[in-house]
Amino acid sequence: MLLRLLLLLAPCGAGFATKVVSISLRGNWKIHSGNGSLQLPAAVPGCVHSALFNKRIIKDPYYRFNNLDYRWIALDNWTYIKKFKLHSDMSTWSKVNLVFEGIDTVAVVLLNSVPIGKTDNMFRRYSFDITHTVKAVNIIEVRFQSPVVYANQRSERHTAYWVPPNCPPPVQDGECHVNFIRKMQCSFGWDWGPSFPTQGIWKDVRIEAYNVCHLNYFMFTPIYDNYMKTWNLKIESSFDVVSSKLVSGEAIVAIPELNIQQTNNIELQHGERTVELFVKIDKAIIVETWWPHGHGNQTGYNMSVIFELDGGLRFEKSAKVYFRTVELVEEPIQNSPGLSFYFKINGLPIFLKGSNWIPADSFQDRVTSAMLRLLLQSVVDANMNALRVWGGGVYEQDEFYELCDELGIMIWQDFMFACALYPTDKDFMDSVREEVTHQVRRLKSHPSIITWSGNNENEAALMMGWYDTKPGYLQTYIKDYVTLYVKNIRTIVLEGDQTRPFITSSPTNGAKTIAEGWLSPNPYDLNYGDVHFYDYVSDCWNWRTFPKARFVSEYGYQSWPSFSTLEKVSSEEDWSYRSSFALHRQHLINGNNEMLHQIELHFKLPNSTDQLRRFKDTLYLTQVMQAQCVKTETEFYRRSRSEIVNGKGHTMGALYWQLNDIWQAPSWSSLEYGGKWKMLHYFARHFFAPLLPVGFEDKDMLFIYGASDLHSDQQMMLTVRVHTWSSLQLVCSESTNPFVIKAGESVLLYTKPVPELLKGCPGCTRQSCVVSFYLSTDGELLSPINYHFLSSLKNAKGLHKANITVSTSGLELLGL
Ligand code: BMA
Repeated sequence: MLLRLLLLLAPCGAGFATKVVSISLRGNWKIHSGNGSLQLPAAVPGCVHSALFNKRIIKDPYYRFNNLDYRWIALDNWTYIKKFKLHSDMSTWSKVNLVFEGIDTVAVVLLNSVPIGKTDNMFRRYSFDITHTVKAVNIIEVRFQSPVVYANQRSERHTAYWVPPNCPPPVQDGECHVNFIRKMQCSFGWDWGPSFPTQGIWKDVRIEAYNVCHLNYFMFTPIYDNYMKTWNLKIESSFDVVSSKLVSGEAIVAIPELNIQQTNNIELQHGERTVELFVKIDKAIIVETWWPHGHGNQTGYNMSVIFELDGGLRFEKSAKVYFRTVELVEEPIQNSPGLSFYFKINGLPIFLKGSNWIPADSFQDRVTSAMLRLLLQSVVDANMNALRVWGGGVYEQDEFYELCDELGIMIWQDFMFACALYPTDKDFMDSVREEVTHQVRRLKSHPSIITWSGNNENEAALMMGWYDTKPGYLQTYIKDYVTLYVKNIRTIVLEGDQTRPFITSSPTNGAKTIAEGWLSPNPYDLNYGDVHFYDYVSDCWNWRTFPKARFVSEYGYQSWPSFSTLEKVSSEEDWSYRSSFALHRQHLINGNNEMLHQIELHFKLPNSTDQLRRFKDTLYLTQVMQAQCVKTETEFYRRSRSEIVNGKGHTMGALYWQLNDIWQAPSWSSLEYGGKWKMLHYFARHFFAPLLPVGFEDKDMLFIYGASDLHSDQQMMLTVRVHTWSSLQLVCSESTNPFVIKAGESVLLYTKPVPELLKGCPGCTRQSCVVSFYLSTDGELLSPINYHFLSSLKNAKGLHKANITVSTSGLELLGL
């Protein structure tokens, strides 16, 4: 195959030689298994599983029990090979690099049979110097080692002390020692996902050749000068300079809409050099800030930066620049011990409403732009403004963050460490340092990212004794923890980016955790930082179940996906709640029973004699239960925004677990694999509405709160109505006098003993009637119509069997 050189940067003056070329090596490669028995073409970017699937050597990996049958793929050592010709004389270049944006994961890379480098971290960019190895005709080989075998070997070699956990619980059908490999942690199995430890070249790969210098990273961060009340922009460009002579020239920054046209003289010395440019934006020019969804526009400004260097070398970069500030506020609260924990964007306190993001597929090459758009559009369509990119997945692709910038989705970005202790051997740490440096450089220009966070639940795992480690080793583990997340990750992050906060873990006690030496005895302290909360046993209709915390970054309940989604990966014999398939897809021990338990508290369990009907009804009820549970819990957090009760409250964030699914199985998600909305997602659109009335009972007293995320005070009235279940006819109704809910506040609007309310509604009992309520002004609805059940629905009287037929068209195009 003859590859044409892609002329990236043409010389600007006649007579100059080309100074930089980029040659793509994407596309068709060949792969073979360890002993050569399987040889097939493979696409790059991609992975072995996808190649085998495309060649029909394996069936859909998600079908039925295939994850068990296809374990062998990850246990084998695969090799990727590409032969290619270059039609220019490569020896004329001062430097030629082979650049991998991502290799998954452990491999030796050979060019023309010469080993040129090793890889062990799927989150790094690797650049190998091939100046003296590259020829006119080339062969690249990437020899992978099984990630499962590698992780086991690394763990065995770590003899000084145990670094737990060993293996996921058997119910997850996973692989062991994932904490010893820098790879998507959930790819060895999770409580909502299968184990598919992939191998492959999962991102772009190319050859870069240059003579003078090369631009490796282009980064920019807006900085607000509080004293001068002006915006500045810091632009950093990281070059690899190969010329031994000083390279000089000009950098021209243009942001036409902000009247910026600035020329700086620059000089580059040999080596890795970062050019820093500061752009001061004139006070007289109005800069529109970037706002989270629901709080304003996501205004961005087109910027171009041109470097014109000696010898006619020219680099041009263009990007969209957004201006916003972010601050994590931890300060004393009146009548409450501890500290607040909330984010201010552009100086305004914002309640974070949203969910947790997990990888959209086990096979990252299947995550298309269309899929990202569908999922992220669903986020804003459900009135969310934030997502947490959870630490057991991947640092998402550029497009994910670009979409979040565009849509106004704030990102809490974890580093990819989850639910484990980690080793701190030198080579592990070296690799992590490269990973963090790269990811911060790659991602920091995105306004959507509002905080970095070191890991998922690892402080809790260590301090709450999840792994039964010997007490004598606690200090060793603490030392490792501080080495990894504080001395290394935090230090690197703060060196590279001071424009957003860094939190060591989720959950943590924030400032208190720091004061206690980076680990608190109880990271779930309700008076500090964020908490995760799960309880599948207590009644989820009872708000007393939930913690009145400062910020709840995980909480949730499981449900099953809809039948139409499951049908695609199952066969008839699987279609019952007790089938081995239903058990196989459930990766939470006792998860299926816990769902039934929670359903039974308030609903009648399906009892149709038709097995398929009963299965479908059960799937449906798991979704109803989940939606109602997460609604009750989220509403509790939203109404706790402005109050302190018994020292607790000021809740400023509710991110439920989890937004999306990695495959078709029961999980905590509100979006099914493929993007279909579960009932919870429709509910989320209501319970995350900017203005929401929240109803609940305390000892027979009905309370209704109003929660506002608006920027201004709003006049309105509350209407409370009571309907019969039998006809849904209005039996009685009352409206309050007009009142004002202040911007960003949650206040009590209404109280009435339920018996008194029902007394005014002839014929109504707790069982035969239901309450609804809404906020309005001048007859215009300002909130969703919310409701409050006066009894369990299994005791409701008068409910008719619903007779609803739905017909859809066009959805097939979206794969729904
Ligand atoms: C938390 C998460 C995930 C997990 C979820 C549900 O621990 O961080 O690890 O999937 O709860 O169990």
